[in-house]
Amino acid sequence: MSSLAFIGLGANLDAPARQLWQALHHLAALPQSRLLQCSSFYASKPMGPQDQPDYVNAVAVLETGLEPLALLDALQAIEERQGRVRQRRWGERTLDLDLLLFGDQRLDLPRLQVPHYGLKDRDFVLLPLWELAPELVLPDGQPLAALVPEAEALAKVAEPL
Ligand code: ROI
Repeated sequence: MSSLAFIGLGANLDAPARQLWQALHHLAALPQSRLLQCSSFYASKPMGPQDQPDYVNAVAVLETGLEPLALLDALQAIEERQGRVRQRRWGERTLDLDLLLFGDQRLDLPRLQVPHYGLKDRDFVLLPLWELAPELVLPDGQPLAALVPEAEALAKVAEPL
């Protein structure tokens, strides 16, 4: 049985847009999985310390037969492969891959919380997610459209697919 997994991508070091492109290639090559779509790439101001470069963010949707923890392992392996550097808490990084949603599952495991704990508070997650799935209803029954900020849209930096 396969599930739809939404994955948040973020980077602000070492040519961030290129990091996202590379990550998409790695996601497309995952076993038992098909990369269905990726949002535009969005430029966003850092959440956390402000003395770090702006981020490039996107959301991808993967159809996968992997279990959530196997997918998490695969995402962490991609982060490692791209030489993930994390210098300080909430600081700059070469690549972040967050498992945002896994079908309509709710998971609260030591290693994995789904939906992602920051999903509802982060414009740089909500906007690209909304671009991909404007009709999405979160596992708690809340429509995504009710959460998306109307006023301050993020600037798109590239069309990835
Ligand atoms: N800020 C932005 N704008 N985008 C991110 O992807 C991002 N990722 C993070 C923290 C440090 C919280 N800030 C971010 O992990």
